[in-house]
Amino acid sequence: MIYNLQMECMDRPALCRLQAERLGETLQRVAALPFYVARGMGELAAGAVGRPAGPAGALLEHLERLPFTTKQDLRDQYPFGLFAVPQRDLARVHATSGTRGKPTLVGYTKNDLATWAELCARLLAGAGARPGDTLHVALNYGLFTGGLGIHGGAERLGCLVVPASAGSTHRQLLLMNDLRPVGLKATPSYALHLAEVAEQEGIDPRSFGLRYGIFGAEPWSEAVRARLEERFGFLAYDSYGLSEMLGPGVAWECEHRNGLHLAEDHFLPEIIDPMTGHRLPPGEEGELVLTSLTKEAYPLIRFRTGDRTVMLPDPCPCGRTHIRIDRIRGRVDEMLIIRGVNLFPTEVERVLLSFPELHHRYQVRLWRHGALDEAEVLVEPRRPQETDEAALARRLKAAIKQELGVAMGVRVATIPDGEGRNKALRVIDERSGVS
Ligand code: DLL
Repeated sequence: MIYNLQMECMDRPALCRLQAERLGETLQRVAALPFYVARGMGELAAGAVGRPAGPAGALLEHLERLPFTTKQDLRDQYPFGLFAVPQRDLARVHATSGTRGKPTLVGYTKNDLATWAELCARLLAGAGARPGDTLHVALNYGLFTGGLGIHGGAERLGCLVVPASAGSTHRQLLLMNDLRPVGLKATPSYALHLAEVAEQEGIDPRSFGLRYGIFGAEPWSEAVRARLEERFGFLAYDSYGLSEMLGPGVAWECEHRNGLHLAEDHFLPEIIDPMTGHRLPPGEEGELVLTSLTKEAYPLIRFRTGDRTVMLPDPCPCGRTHIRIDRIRGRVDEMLIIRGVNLFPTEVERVLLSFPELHHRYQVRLWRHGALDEAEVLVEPRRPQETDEAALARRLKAAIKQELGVAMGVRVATIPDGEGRNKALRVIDERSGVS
């Protein structure tokens, strides 16, 4: 089902005109903020860029003249430096956890919340959700954007929402068993945890009768998708978002699951080379950069997401015209270069999960040895008593070497189950002394 046929299937020329108009409005909105004035954006907004018109190429050319905004800028401007409306006009704030000190605070006006609910309704509909469906939301509610964001979208679509949040796994299983939800929204790692606890309690997760599961908030491989589908007996969909751009509801898979449609009437995407900052042509992998087009409280210009992906410009059979991005391959800053081989932790995940005797939980520890990246993977067998740990580690090491072309240490360990966290902690990065 397409939630907003008019916007999601708008023809390209009309979409480009709308984007140009909205970009102009956004630039006017930020032009007076000291952060942007200091970067010369006031002039740009008032000049040609303030009223970009004409073909898409012209719009993108204008955009390329504007400076990037980085996560560091957001932290430096904490709490309200990047807000474009006074505090009394805000309806809500959310925040990211801020593992490196200050959190990032993001804000919403009433209109922003309405936009967000609409985008999350589109996301849910993309995976086949219908008004009247019971949706079990096992994403954390609170400062994290996941729970409340999806909640708003589910209500907008007309679902019965079970705001289960994350944690209290036994109670969640009881609710799923008794309320028979049609859909589950969770992080992939928490959903696997739910399945595991269910199996320990002698419950087959397939017995819940779920039809779809929608996942996101952290990188997950096709191997995890296969495991989830096998455990729950549903179809698993990917959805992408980030607090800086509202939260969930930036891009999502439709029934074809061939990439994620990015809500281009609200966000303008670019892919850049993370080293040079130059824009890359469609089809080349790089860092996703997003400009918000309609946000009132917290507009962002050319925000470097740190997420690596590629744009897929071919039309999708579903009829949506918004461009697709491929599944996020990893974070730019989590890419490893181990003896010349570029690698993301999710690729390691793919190899690990081809071992059925291994748990879905794992951690990749990174550190620097001289100028080189070193990596070790910590894994946990599902049935430790029946496992020859040394033999398992040897086989895994050989498989990683063969499939990924790198030598990585393997250690069998007990890994925390992640309850109480918004996202699984998969990568312990000790390369810059911060993890
Ligand atoms: O994780 C928003 C969200 C909630 C998306 C629920 C989907 C579902 P943040 O906490 O700000 O927001 O984290 C954003 O998470 O920059 C990516 O690195 C990562 N991420 C989000 N979705 C995906 C995904 C929410 N589907 C950061 N695949 C982003 C891979 C993802 N990574």
